[in-house]
Amino acid sequence: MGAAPAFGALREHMAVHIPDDLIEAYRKAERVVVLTGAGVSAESGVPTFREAQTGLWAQYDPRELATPQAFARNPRLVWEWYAWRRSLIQKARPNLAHYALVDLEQATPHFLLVTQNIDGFHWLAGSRDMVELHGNIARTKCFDEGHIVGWWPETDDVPPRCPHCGGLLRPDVVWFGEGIPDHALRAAFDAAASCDLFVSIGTSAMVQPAAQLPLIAKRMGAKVLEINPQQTAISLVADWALQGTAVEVLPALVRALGFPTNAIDGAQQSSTNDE
Ligand code: BV8
Repeated sequence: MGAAPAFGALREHMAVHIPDDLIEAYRKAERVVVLTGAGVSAESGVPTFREAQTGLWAQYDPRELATPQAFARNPRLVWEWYAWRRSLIQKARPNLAHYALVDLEQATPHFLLVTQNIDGFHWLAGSRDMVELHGNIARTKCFDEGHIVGWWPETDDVPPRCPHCGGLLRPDVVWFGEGIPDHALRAAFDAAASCDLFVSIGTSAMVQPAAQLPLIAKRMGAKVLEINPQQTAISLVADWALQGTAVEVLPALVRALGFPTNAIDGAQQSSTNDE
């Protein structure tokens, strides 16, 4: 995995067709919730969960490594897997989909971005009305006591030790079999239950409880838009299922709505400067 295809992901593709009734529904919506998954970061060069891991990690299934049992069994292996993923993320950058979501947030009266991603790219791109359902790979916490640890003494220990209690350190992400942080879960479910429009982007809708959110929104009367190159379980309940990548569709959606494109333009300007 080389450096992120930064320029490709910051150069808009030919515009895709945005249905008129979707534009009308978005403009009428007072409360919009967006759920993102690994597909939104795919065009930044960060592998999705379904893509095979590369190199050393090819023989592991992420769902076998992202569990407290795996960490208890082999803390060094799990710590090093996250260190490898962190290194990929540090070489990558947000793509136009992340910036288009910032422009949508700025133009929408009540907007909440709920992400399953742990790469921190939404915040980096400028999203602020957001919750990270599954935590953030850049944060570290004590396995025993659960508090966030921002600093620890450099030793040969892998994983390093908590400076407060000597317990093992781990990434501050939600593993399979662990509960979602209460505040994030409540915010996400309350918003999904009270929105007019729910947008599911780049998620296979397989992981619970995130996959419940579009169904709750639909049940409560919201319209549902899905953006994904593939069909998913959500495609069946969506009012619009736009088959395309996040970088193809989201900037086209912002422009079709006539919203300002400050974040998109800023990102493209900075990538032109980098060239
Ligand atoms: C919970 C952080 C209960 C870590 C992640 C047995 C025991 C316990 C629980 C369960 C169980 N069996 C099932 C469960 C529930 C379990 C679950 O859902 N399992 C799945 C496998 C069925 N869920 C949990 O365990 C959750 N907790 O249930 O708690 C509980 C309650 C109280 C107390 C104790 C327990 C916790 C789930 C969170 C797991 N952590 N991430 C890490 O990342 O290492 S989930 C992980 O999966 C990532 O967050 C990632 O987001 C997610 C995978 O989903 P997607 O984001 O959708 O990514 P994916 O690769 O699947 O799909 C990518 C999509 O993008 C595709 O559709 C593709 O077409 C599309 N795409 C590709 N390119 C693009 C694109 N789209 C747009 N543009 C592109 N360019």
